[in-house]
Amino acid sequence: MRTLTEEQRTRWAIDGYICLEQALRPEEVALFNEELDRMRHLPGWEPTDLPRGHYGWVEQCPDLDPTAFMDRRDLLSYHDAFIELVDRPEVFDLIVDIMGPYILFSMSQAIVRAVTDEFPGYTHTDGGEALRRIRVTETSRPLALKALYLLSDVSGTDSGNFTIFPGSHLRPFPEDEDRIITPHSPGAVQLTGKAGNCFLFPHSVWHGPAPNYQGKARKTLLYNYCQMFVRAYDFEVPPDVLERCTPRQRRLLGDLGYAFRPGSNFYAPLDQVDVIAGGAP
Ligand SMILES: O=C(O)CCC(=O)C(=O)O
Repeated sequence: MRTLTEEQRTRWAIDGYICLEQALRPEEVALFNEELDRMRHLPGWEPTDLPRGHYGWVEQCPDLDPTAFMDRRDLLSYHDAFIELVDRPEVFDLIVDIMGPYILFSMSQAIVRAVTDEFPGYTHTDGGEALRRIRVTETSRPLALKALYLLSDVSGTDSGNFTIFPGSHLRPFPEDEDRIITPHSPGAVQLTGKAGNCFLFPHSVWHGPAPNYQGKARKTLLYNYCQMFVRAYDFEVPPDVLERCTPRQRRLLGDLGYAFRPGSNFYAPLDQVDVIAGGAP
């Protein structure tokens, strides 16, 4: 399997993210863009008025304009390309190098950041309230990680940029009611890049979208991975999706090869390392 270069390893340790340029080919970017436009018209999980960041089931996206805001979860059933992306080697090998083999696929999400002057951006850590107070060291594997795929070119600032606070996974970060962290706070880096690029970052780094004032919606895919004991937090995988998966994809989706019982996900199945390396049938 591929491994990080020394430069990527250093950037990961110090900055808390790396950029993989052109991880998706142009025809894949086009396919995923079409799929995002298509799924607006289909039922799925979207933000509703439920509290605590929970998603509700909707019959279609409230706004069918392909450039309007959308935040759809649980993508794998919409197209086999979403399943294939779970362990695409060019990216997945590096995720295994960073996280080790005892991992699960924990969430999938498609976001469209519309042009609007009503959204000021949003800065946070992932994993809810917990992970912003758990800071692993430079040499530790992360508890959870996200792969963010740009499906639109992003240039300039305040273009809905994915924004990151490099190094914030390693230090206490000021947060109190008088000091809300925004995409314009000191230390924020609003990332730019081409459609097809992929950013890898741990859930514990402070990040989020910048406002988008610049005339073009930003489309994105987010694929999350976690250590096995952390558990997936997005979905139960429908049987028809599992049937379309390879053994490695099934394992990543929580199929341990036997029915769940107490103790599952604590110690991994004996063939875990082989399955994740792609070698087990
Ligand atoms: O890319 C985005 O718009 C949101 C990314 C983000 O904040 C997240 O994945 O938690």
